Amino acid sequence: MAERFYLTTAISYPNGRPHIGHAYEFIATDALARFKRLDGYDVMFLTGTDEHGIKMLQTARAQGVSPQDFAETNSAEFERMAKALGGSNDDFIRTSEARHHAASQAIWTRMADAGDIYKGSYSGWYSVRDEAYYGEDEITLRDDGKRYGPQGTPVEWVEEESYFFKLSAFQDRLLALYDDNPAFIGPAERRNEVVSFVKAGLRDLSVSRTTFNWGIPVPGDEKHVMYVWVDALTNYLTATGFPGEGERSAFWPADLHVIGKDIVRFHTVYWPAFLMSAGLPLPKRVFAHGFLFNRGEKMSKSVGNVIDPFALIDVYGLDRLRYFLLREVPFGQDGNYSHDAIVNRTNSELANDIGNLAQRSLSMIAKHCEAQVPTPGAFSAADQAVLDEAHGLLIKAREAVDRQELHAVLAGIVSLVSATNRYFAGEEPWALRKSDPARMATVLYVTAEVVRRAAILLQPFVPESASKLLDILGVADDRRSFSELAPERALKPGNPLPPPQPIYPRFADKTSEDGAA
Ligand code: ME8
Repeated sequence: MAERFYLTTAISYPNGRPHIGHAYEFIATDALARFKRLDGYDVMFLTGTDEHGIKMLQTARAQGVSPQDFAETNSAEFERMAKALGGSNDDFIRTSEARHHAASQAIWTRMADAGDIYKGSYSGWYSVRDEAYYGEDEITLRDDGKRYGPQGTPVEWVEEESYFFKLSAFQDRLLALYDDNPAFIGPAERRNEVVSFVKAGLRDLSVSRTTFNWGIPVPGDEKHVMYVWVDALTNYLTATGFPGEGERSAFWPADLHVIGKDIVRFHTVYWPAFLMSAGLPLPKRVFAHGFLFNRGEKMSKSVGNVIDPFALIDVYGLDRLRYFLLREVPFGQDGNYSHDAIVNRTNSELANDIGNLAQRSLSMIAKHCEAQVPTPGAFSAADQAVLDEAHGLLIKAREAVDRQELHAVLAGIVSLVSATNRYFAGEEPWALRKSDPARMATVLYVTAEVVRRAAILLQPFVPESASKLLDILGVADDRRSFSELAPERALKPGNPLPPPQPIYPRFADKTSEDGAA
């Protein structure tokens, strides 16, 4: 049976429309999920929305709608975004669902039964924007006379009866977790931050609120609703059928939580402590990506300052957007995007490198090889060099994907394609047509085989266009997984090829044509 792989995005607050940061996290996690599926894993990929808490409630009130209706409307936009981005998620969880209430109450009960929850009264700082409690030492008083938390969001003083989780009791167990499992937190900078935070000592965590009721009731004390992060983190368990035993139970523990760098503490301190308390297995890895910023410049005059993911898809097309986001910014670091950066990156690599190689080789095959995969002769050293580079790519890609270095996988593909473009230009198959047609056939075969390999590996990143590329290579639908990268699965000479079509046209600025730029 195939090995299981369970991965998740953070669940977004639907307190507004989805933005590019949400799209970025979703696309990257989708690429990881697709990679693992193509590599033979039984994958479960989860995303969804985080609908409770004071922030959701306040935003809904400000708009004069009920939190239920507000969550419903915006959650639908997140679900629509997942589809528009070509998402391959297996589930979309909403924390307002009944299955999630049941799971959250079940984990609460386990933590309470373990003796890790007690009643007290909380007084301290709270950031609604972060939905986070902060210690006095983390607060700064600014010139405006207001206090701010460590992420720069305003905090308010909160005093109320509250249940507490005995987080302070978990310091040693957490430090042992980080020590014994160096891969638990990635990238390394994030891991170091968490280790220092936990080493400095942990305070017990307030885990319920009484001043509003937009949340999941605390079992046995319905005056309290759970602190939103207790319920939010539990979503990852809910989707596996917890507390029941179902078809998906075996997916727990999760293999990978993909999150942004602002919510590392919740996922690597609170979440493992809750699970330890509840006697449940811990996720294997939490990877925090960086933040994405629009450089503040106009994307283009007619388009305006595009930060809406739907508009970005409209302007650039889905695969250009996916390619750009996954290639441009080393995953884990912060990055910028701008119109010029998207156009330059995709024109140079998708159109000039990959598109060109496919187009040049396949159009020659269509014309001069009876629209069939040509029959190669013995391979020269130059042929073997590009084929070997292509063969080596999967192993490197797997290693990079296990570290979530998606950009490195794409860099490897581009480097192979560039080398093959140089090979193609150096071999001059167009000249060989007269002088040595058998050699021309070999060069065209080698090139088409490299394109096949590149296209198979490109599928997780640019699924739609990679699939078209495989179509024009005559590769059947059931011959596209990574097991087809084995040398004996190479293109079969004599296989018929459909007429080639350009797959990666250059992006042309419409604005320069209509005179608006
Ligand atoms: O934090 N660039 O929800 P959220 C990159 N509900 N990533 C960004 C970003 C940006 N500009 N802005 C936000 C929450 N993100 C909680 C999560 S999980 C149990 C609960 C990322 O809607 C952010 O880091 O504020 C997070 O991973 C995700 O988008 C959802 O953010």
